[in-house]
Amino acid sequence: MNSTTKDWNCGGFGPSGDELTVRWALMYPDAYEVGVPNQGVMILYEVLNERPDALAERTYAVWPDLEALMRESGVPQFTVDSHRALGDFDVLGVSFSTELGYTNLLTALDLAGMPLHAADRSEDDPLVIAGGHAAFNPEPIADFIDAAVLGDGEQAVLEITEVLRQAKLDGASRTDTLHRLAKAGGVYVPAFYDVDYLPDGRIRRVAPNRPGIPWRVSKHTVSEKVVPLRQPNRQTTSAGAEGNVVICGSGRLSEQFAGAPCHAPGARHPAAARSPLRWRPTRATRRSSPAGPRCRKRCAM
Ligand code: B12
Repeated sequence: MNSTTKDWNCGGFGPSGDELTVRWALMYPDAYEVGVPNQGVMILYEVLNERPDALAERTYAVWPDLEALMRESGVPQFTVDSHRALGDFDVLGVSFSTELGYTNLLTALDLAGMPLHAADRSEDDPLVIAGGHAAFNPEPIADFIDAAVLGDGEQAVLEITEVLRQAKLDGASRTDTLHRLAKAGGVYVPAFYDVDYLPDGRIRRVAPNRPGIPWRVSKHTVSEKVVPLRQPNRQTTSAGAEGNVVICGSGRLSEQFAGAPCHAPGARHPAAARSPLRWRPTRATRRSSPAGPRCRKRCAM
């Protein structure tokens, strides 16, 4: 449906003949029927394919009967657009709307012939980058992903594409490429952080384990699309909330963490306190989320 198939080498070649196309396989880790209407993947698919030197194709979880046939015939997990194997791409971008998709990612990786653990992947394997609501706290899947993006993906995927293209041009290794992604502070690379746990299983501390890696990983917010809502149930807010709600016109992921109205400016939101990653109000959030007596909690959507 609404398929785009671009030239595999649309990004051209560098001076020494290296190919420079950045190729994304975008996965919604559920059945095609559930995943194809997902707005997040649709948006990222479009913005990536609009870029002349990048391409994006889509892949979904397969039902067990097809999985059995694919294993029997040696057919790897493939994209629905050009039927290419996932292993041919530079990035496997996985959209986790819900934690229910975690195990489907593992099946897809196994079907793709890719190591399940990030630590076991080779230079030739795609980078597995998670995004979406259920990647907001990526620790449960930290061993299986190379990186995670917090928040809205529209600009983040383009920034990542830019870094990957430059990394290709420079012949950067996988680790160097991940370092480049992490050092700007907008991409969480689990391998570059040590996570300490409290006896009850909560996270005590997340600390970078090598130089040049920031302590704080920022959430992405497509700020020009943030609009303050002042009426109950206006638009589609499933919280049915009143007062100042910061709501992102695209992913709306920021809404969960836009609880700043309940707190003094700069205070950490209770939901953020449960996350290994730090929340800080964006300029847009601060502007439209003054602390005030009418504030209510907005963690639940
Ligand atoms: C519409 C919707 C549905 C629809 C459509 C789902 C679909 N196929 O897309 C229906 C009704 C089918 C549905 C079903 C379910 N839903 Co629902 N759904 C929503 C809702 C209201 C909007 C999602 C949406 O379209 N957002 C707009 C798009 C543009 O944003 P997005 O997907 O988040 O993508 C953006 C970013 O997250 C990011 N991003 C996303 N993917 C990636 C990937 C990469 C690599 C990167 C870099 C970035 C990135 O970039 C995108 C653009 O900014 C959200 C709540 C909300 N307000 O967001 C709940 C929500 C996602 N659903 C939720 C749940 C629980 C479910 C169900 C499990 C309910 C159930 N018990 O059956 C099922 C699961 C379905 C499934 N298996 O996937 C929860 C998930 C909570 C969680 N942490 O698990 C949410 C957050 C609501 C809530 N707070 O409870 N849902």
